[in-house]
Amino acid sequence: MRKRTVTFVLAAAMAVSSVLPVYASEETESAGDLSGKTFAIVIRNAGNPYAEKEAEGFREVIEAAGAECIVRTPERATADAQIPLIQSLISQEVDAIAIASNDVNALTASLTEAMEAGIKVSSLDSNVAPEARQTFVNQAGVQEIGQALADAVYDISGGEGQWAILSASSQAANQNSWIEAMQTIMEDEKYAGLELVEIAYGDDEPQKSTDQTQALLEKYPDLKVICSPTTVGISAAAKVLQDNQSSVKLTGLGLPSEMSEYIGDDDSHSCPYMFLWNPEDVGRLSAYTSIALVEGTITGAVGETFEAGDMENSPYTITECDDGGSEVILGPPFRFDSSNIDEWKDIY
Ligand code: RAM
Repeated sequence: MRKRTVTFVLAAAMAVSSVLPVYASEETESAGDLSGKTFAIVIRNAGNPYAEKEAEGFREVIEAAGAECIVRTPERATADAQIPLIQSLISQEVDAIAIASNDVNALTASLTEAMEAGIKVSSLDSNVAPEARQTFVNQAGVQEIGQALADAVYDISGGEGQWAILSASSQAANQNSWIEAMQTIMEDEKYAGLELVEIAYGDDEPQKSTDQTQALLEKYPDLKVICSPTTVGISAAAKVLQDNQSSVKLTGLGLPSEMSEYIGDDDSHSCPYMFLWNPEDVGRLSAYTSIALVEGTITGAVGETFEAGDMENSPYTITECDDGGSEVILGPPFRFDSSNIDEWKDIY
């Protein structure tokens, strides 16, 4: 994990902003021919703090390299809301587009058009089709996330009973791949006592996620566990369960800053533990990937490597993604529980 580096980067950023022309000119010099280049990121949706943190990490790296950063935020977590943003970036002739997609297939035509116009295209967080990108910046291995979540549901339920999933939108590539991995893992005899009763979709909207959680509680009185592999879903569900003093327990993927009051081992807390990674690092790695594509250090082919500043696993290597395209993996998922949540809640 990157707590130390985050602190360092914050300190360095403060130093840069409060000091000196000398520092600034050194920055610009090291940026070399990136001045004049424009790097865009299109995030999932407005009102999604995780997505905002990805954008912050992306912006930090691009601006430190002396280039221009554009952040585009769709109102809703849909492909329809993202397509006009991509079209306007093509008209602006940006050098690179990084996109956290809301639909694995629906952006293919627009992103292909962008690549044909010479724009470097990569996805981050939630993938697009292989032909619509040069590479994908993946927060953690799909299998590893699926295993962590399947084992959490098994452990928290005591190995048997009803459980449900509260996801983002039904078209979200990342949530769908994690859910599919969980379901495949759970075909093993070990998980035979568990019954998945429903996959509900809160569309990464707090109110819809709240309503969906309430509906699950009403429909399934014997429900034991909800697994929400989305930061927006898990924080909405945590509040519903804890406010109602429900005996249903929660796990999934959440931001420590949003989940600290719900994490604990006793009955008064709804979530014993959950997982995530540093969303700012997803954005930072995405920025370094876009820079390497624009500089021509990489094309997105499997086996290529590139430098990512002081990031923990730099240099990164591009590997094969299970959709046949390529990906760069940030690192393993990290577990947050009562023993460490206080350390992390002010960091992201
Ligand atoms: C939500 C978004 C994002 C996802 C995280 C875990 O914020 O859906 O895409 O990666 O959850």
